[in-house]
This record gives sequence, structure tokens and C-alpha cells, in this order.
Amino acid sequence: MKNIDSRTHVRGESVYLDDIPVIQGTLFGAAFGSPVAHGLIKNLNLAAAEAMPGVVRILTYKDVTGENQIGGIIPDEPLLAEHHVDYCGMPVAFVIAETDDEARAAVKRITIDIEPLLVITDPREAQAVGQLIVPPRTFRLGDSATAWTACDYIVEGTADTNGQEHLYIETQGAYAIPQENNGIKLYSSTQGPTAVQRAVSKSSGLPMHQIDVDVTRLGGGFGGKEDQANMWAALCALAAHILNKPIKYSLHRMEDMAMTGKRHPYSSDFKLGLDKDLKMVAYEVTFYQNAGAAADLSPAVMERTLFHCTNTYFIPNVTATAYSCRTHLPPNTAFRGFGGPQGMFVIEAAIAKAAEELGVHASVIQEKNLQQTGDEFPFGQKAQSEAHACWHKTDELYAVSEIRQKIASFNSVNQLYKKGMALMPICFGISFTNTRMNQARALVHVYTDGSVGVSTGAVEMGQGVNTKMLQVAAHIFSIDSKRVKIQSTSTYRIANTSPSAASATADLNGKAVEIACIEIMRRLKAVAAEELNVDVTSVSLKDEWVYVNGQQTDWDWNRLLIAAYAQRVSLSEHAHYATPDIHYDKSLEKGHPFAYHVYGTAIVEVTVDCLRGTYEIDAVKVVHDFGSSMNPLIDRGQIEGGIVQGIGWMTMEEVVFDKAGRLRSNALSTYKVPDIYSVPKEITIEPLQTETENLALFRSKAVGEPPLMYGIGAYFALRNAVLAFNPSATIPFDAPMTPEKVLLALYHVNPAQTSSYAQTQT
Ligand code: LUZ
Ligand code: MOS
Repeated sequence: MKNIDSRTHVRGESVYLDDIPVIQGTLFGAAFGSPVAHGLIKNLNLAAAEAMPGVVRILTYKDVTGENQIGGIIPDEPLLAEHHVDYCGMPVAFVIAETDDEARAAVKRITIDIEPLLVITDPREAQAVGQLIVPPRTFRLGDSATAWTACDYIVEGTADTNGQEHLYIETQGAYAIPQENNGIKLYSSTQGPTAVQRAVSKSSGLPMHQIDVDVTRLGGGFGGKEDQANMWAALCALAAHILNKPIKYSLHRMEDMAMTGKRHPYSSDFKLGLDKDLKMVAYEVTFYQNAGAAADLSPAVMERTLFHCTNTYFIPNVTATAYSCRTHLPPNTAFRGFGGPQGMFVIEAAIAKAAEELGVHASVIQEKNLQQTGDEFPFGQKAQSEAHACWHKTDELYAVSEIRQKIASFNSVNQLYKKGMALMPICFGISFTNTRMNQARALVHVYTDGSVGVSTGAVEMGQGVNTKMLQVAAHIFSIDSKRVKIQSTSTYRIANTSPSAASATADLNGKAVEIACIEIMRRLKAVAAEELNVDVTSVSLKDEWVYVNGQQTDWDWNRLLIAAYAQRVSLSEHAHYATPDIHYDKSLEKGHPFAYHVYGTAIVEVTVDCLRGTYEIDAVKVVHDFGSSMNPLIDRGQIEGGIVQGIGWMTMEEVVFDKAGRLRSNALSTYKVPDIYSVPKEITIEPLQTETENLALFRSKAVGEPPLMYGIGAYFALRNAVLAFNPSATIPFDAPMTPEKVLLALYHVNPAQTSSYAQTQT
């Protein structure tokens, strides 16, 4: 079944926040963000802005009717700055005007006097002066300190990954419409309607039952709208509450890029020990997470980095420590993978370093250390591992040694073009790491005309979750999918939702839909049994007809519904699902936090132009653990998108903040993302079909985040191509591997290691 939104998407008829018809009397908001990254506010000058045409009101922290606080995990983030500013772009005032243009023109007239304070943009500097968001955490397995003596080879190093702009096509925004008796209806481009509802409730002072957050779909989220839609919704709701007028704010791209957080940059130290058979014996790693100026989701992101610090390998002795470091950047936030990719990059860097020093292919070390079923993760969970199955199927299907030979022969006859490849096995835990969040609800109404309406807590953001929800209902009822409509996601219909995140949305909400539909079916079968005067166990429904003992009757779906209604049997159900058997003990850092893991292996092949430093991604060939896909078309789309997004993070996307904390890569002219010309020339995806995972919706494993991590292979493939040209290059593990960095590495001369290349070329 194709994505149910494809028709309206292609025709431009799909409704996003900015497509909602604006009600008469609507006013428009625009935020004034701090021009300075850190300082004390001495004076905020609003008079010139207030005198601008169309300006109705300018709100500051003094106008906040509830608590001036939108922090989720930790209450450390004001809605509007009070006495100090902590990052460039931090909202200080909110202008309300009659038009969008007037609001923004007035923002430009606001001036602010700030006494500057020391700006820290580097996480290690922040850690050194004790600026931590939460206390550090350490995961331990075995005893790495004593294990070094058992190692024949030890490598140490540093590995850095940079941030990443979400670049959802639809920018952040909200539209708040006051209702009678202080209610507020909010349209918000959010992955977390309840998160918005909570932030609005806290900052406005209204109870949650007064706030209906309604989401039809998003033009992309990628984690950027898990927490950071709250600010704009809370500002619009506050203004709507105070002025009793509808208020809309839809951010411009440059406002969005400057004011919102991104993927967390990390700087990490690693030490990896191997025995003479290249088995990894001990691994120590310290992560310095650049959290930005407020907690946002950083503690949870930090924890997922630890959960994924050994990727898909078994290492018997591990000590992994993570610091969440407070800097003066916009608060960094969820981004597809949620800290996992950052952790996985470091172990892959350590393996690459060992391979380069020992003169073997990294894949030899990777393969020897793949985790087996029953192996223990550093956090105590025992693996149900598909790592070997994915790796070996990759080798079988794509013939790794043949690719390697082709690359070697290409490289031997080409001076200025070099090819490289890398294998990238992945392993990603499915469930929110915060156990309590692994719950969802669904509300299913069957109407007497035979149509079905389904509401869940799932937010459609292009990932196709609504299509999957629809498939569940149509399948359980055994009715034509055209009869089912997935309604918008509303906090009035579904309460206390977890955000659509952690790759778990289809599993959690789909299971709730399944439970609700099964319950309605149970009642319908009882009605049929009574009407037909047969035993209920003999009744079944198939393709909209009632069967008794496998024999079709003259009762169809509609006739049965009308009978049920006449018998006053409920045709509605609200169901709850909570992932069973997951638990985690933070005091021990042990437990079973994930319902299951998703595995896969990718081969990434690249060609570097060694004169220019530019490169192309020739191919990405994948074996992916789908479980048993319930929608191969959607799942393949997710994998292709994830691969391209991961490659973008690892190669061309470069977030640049200057020392003063100002974003220099603040538009698409200075921040380069993969386009149609730079995507891999070939992407091949073969399924590893398994039937084991019953905690996945219809045994169809989660597919949202894991494929992004295949993109990490692009970094190591580029590295290998560069080393084919200049074997003496010392290349820091410092992603992204932009063309500039490739060029520097190609012509890098290592004075300690005067190779023949260096002698002839200098
Ligand atoms: N969000 C969250 C996530 O709140 N908890 C998680 O564990 C998570 N994992 C991935 C993506 N978003
Ligand atoms: Mo996400 S990073 O699953 O919002």
C-alpha cells in the first residue's frame, strides 16, 4: 500500500500549519532573539518598535501569566529571557502586530544593552569549569582497568562529530486560537502534542484540559520538533490568552536556523585494546556532549550515546563515561538517532585507527567482534542479535572481496581519482530509553455507515505512520482501507502522549490501534453469533463478510454494524498499550531498556577527485533487518532518506559557530545539504527477513532512525580513499569530512613519517 498522503502531497493539497486558512482578526507574532551569546541584560528598548505601524503589543517575561519556564527534563529554560541571555537567538521579546511583515519590521527596531560575559562554545572547556547539565554517567561491563594487560595492541585517540541542522522543509510554527472561557486551540508543527500542551499550560497558567493541540501533519521533524516546537506554541498561546485574539507565528528559515538547537556535537576520547587475534578486549571512552545553553533533551540524548557506545560489537570490558556540557549555543536537541550515531562514530573511529596501525582492513576487526545472540550489552541487556546474519548476507549478496579488488585495480591505474569503501554494521535499540514513555493510546470509532475513524498519539511527519495505522485497522476489521480515516492528532482525543520519536511510534500507537480494533471485533462477533444463532467461536469476518465455520453468510459489515447499534453495543473503543518487560535501573546502570534491536550492514563506496578534494558516493549496498515489513515501500523510503541524511551529516553538512557563539552557517548558501546531485548513485536495499520480534507491530521492526547510521560508512570510505592517495596522511577523526578537509588530508605531509610520496611531492 502506498503512502495515503501521496496524492495530496503531489497535488500540493496536503495541509501544513501555514496552509490553515487564517481567521479574521488574526495577529502575527515574531520573536526578538538575543544578538549576544552570553551576558546580563541592562536595558531592553522597546519604544521605537512599539511605535511601528501595526504593532499591537510587545510581550516580555513580565507578561508571562504562568511560570516563565518551558524546560522539560530540567526546568532551566525561560520562555522569555529575564536578566541574562545564554545564547544568540534566545527569545527576549515577542512582538504582536497586524501583519507578519509588520511584526518582523518591529523586531528590527528593538535594541538591547547587554553586559557581555564569557562565551563558551566548546564542550571540553565547559566541562573543565564544571558547567554540566546533569552529573556524568558511566556504563561498565567487566573491568577495563585490569583488561589492558591482556591486550596485544592498544590504540588511543580523539574523535569529534559536529552538529546537524534538521532542515525540516516546514519550519517551526504555531497558530493559537482563543476559545470561550479561556480555552485555547493550538495548531502546532510538533512531534509532541502533549509536550506542547504541557509547556503552554505551565507558561500560561491554564490547566491542560483547556488546551487542544491539534496536528494534521508536519513537513518533517527529524527530532527538531520533539521538544523545540514548544517555544513558539507557548509564545503564541500566551499572546492569544492575553489579547484574546488568534496569534500566528511561522518562522522564516533564517530565524529557525539561528534560534533552534541542532544535533549535539560531541568530542570524545577513546582507548581500545585488542588481542593478537584482533578480538576487542577493552574499550574506554569519554564523551563530551555539547548540550548548548539549556538541558532540553540533552540528558536523554547523552544516555542513548552510552547505550550505543559499542555499536554492534561485543567487548567484554567497557568503561564509558559521558558529560553533558553547558555551552552558549542554542540548546541542542533530538535528531534522528538521538546521540546513538555520535557514540557509534567513536567506536568505528577506534576500529579504523587500530586497522590503520595494524595494516588490516577495518572490516576484519569489525567482523571478528560482531555480537552474538546472548552477548551482554554494557547496560546489562542480552542481545537477540542479527549482526552476523546481516553481515554475512551482505558479503554473500554483494561480494565484499570483489568490490575490494575492483577498487584496488581502479586505484592502481588512476593517479588523480581514488576509490574507497567501508562497511558499516549498525545496531539500534528500539524503545524510549526513559521506560515510562513507552506507552500509547488509540481511539477507534466505527460509524453506522461502515466507515472507521482512528485517532492515536502518532504524529505524521512524512514517515508514513498514518498509513501503517490505517493498515492495522483495515487488517483487523478485514475491511477495505478506503473505509478507514486516520484523524488528526489531538490532545482532546488522546491524552498524555509520548512524542512521535525514538522510532517507536508505529509500534506503540499501532499496538494500541490493534487492541482497540480487536475489542470492537470481539463485540461484533458476539452480535453476529446472536443474530445468526451460532456459537461465537464459529464466527469470523473476512473481506467485509461474516463467515460461520468458514461458510460465507448474507451478513456483511454494514448489516452487522446496524445490528450492533440496534442492540446498543458500543462501536467505539479507547485502548492503551505499554511495552511489556522493559525496565532500567539508573543507580546500577543495568537493565533491559529496549523492546528489541534493529540490525543491518551497509557497504559504502566512494570516489575522491584527488586534485580538487571533491567526491562522489558511488554506491550504498545494504542488508537491513526489517523483521517482516508491513509496508516495504514506506520502509525503503525511510531507509533511503536515512542513508542520505546520515551521509550529509558525515560529509558535507557543516554547522559553524564563531567564537562569539554566532551561527555563521545560517542559510542554505552557507550550509550545504545533500541534493539530487550528491546522493549516492546507487542504493541497494535487501531485507533480512526475520519473524522473531513480536514486540514490533505485526513483527515489522521499527525503521525510523537506524538507517541514518549507515551514513557513517561514508566517512570511513572517504578516509580510505584519501589514504589510497596519500598513505602517510594523518587524518584527525573529525566529521564532517568536507571537501576542504579531504583536500587538506590528500596533501598532508606527516613530518614524522617521511614517505616516498612526501619526498617526491613536496
Ligand atoms: N526521544 C526520547 C528519543 O525522548 N527518548 C529516546 O530514547 C529517544 N530515542 C530516540 C529518539 N528520540
Ligand atoms: Mo526523534 S530523534 O526520534 O524525535
